[in-house]
Amino acid sequence: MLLSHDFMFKPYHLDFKHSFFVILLCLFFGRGCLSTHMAGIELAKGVNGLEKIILRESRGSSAEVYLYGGHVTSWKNEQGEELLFVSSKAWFNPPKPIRGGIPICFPQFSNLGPLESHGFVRNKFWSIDTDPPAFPTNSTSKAYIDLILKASEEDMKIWPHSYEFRLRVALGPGGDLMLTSRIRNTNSDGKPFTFTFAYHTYFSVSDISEVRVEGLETLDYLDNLQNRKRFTEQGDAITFEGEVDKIYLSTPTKIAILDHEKKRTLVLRKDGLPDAVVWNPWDKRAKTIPDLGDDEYKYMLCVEAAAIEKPITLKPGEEWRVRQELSTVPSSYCSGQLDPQKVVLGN
Ligand code: TA6
Repeated sequence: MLLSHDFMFKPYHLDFKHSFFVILLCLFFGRGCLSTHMAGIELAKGVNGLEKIILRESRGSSAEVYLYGGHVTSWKNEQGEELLFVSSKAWFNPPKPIRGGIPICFPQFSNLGPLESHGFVRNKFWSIDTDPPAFPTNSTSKAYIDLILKASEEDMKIWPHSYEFRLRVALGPGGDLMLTSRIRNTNSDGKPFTFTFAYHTYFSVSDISEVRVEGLETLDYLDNLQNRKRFTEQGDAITFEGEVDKIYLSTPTKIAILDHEKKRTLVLRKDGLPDAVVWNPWDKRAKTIPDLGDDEYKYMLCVEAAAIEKPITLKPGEEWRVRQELSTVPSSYCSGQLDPQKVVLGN
């Protein structure tokens, strides 16, 4: 019989289908199985007993995703170094959102609409998708998990639309972290819906004053600190000396975050997400954020792949699909010489 101790606890190298099947068994047969170890994927208890999925790649990189929020809270490289920032004061206490990692903003970015800030899916319990559609672009990923969120009656009171939000979180063979979102309008009343969206990624940096962002120079942006007035970025790469909260428009598909102290460049590649938000609260504003340590702004930088300026409209039956891929390379190139292909290939 499949549900034997041998099957459940031996460190078999399971392919994803088998791993997934084991997870299903775990879900069906109780919480005692939740910490079962398997090659590539593990279902475990996180902070405050919230369920999380741990993805591991054979060379040592890993990622963690909470079912609460469909929220990635950890992404580590082969050396076990954490690449995402999570606040030491993060609540992990539903219905409050988790401060750090990769919150998903949907169906509203920030306060650009009537809903709560950044929408509500980051405050919902997602499920493991038992019937994920084919994801051809991620077929090389060994470790991945598919999550799904559907509109509840409660959601429909605040946003009267039926949707299916499918999220795949995948760890590539080189430790790259890929998030693919598929949002479908499942309204049966024939009505379209409109939304804005962001992967609100908090990167971990060694010192914000020493960080440089390349790929956004000379672009237009809306400044959230000045009533979203439109400006054009001047000069070379972006550096940080105070609070920043900008929505860059029509951005390239690749953005690099150079961390001098770590001698590491974080590369964000995106597909279908034209905008990019850059946020750091700096000291004064950080003190007003209860779930962020006073000095923690120094160690975080949000660079967020987004669709904000031109909201997305989906008719019933239509699906919107977007993707974000994060990777790292050693910092060995200079400002103004950003060649994303070289950055990604590391040569
Ligand atoms: O993405 C930047 C931003 O919208 C900022 O304006 C800032 O408020 C931040 O997100 C955090 O929002 P939150 O609702 O998570 O506190």
